[in-house]
Amino acid sequence: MFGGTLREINAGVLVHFDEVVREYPDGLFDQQVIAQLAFNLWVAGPESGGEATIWRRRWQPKDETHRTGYGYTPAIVQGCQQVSLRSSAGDALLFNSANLHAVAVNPGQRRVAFAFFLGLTVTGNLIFWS
Ligand SMILES: O=C(O)CCC(=O)C(=O)O
Repeated sequence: MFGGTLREINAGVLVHFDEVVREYPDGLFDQQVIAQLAFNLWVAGPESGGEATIWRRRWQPKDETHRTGYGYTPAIVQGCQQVSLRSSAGDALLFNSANLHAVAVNPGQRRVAFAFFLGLTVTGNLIFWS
């Protein structure tokens, strides 16, 4: 699979998760993935807005009643422990993308990152994809 994207997110991203084993239960690769991380390295970041927020909360089946488009309403993460950060050029973030996460709108400057997923497989290999 292709690995590595240069992505510009200025309009924000809904609360969602990225977990290949849940999205593709029959598998997507020739090896089973047991852990997944998302990597972002920013090449441009806004001075206000654009914060990434990650909640200490995984998807639960009942969350589907709060689905809106590709994500979920903020109500599902209400009261959950979280970490938020606004990133500047040169900052990098590696996080467990199975945790619910979102990105706030940044009305001013561009927010551009090099991004890919890292997966640990049952055979101990580290793979990456986008
Ligand atoms: O740009 C970010 O901070 C995270 C983007 C995102 O939501 C994702 O990679 O799924």
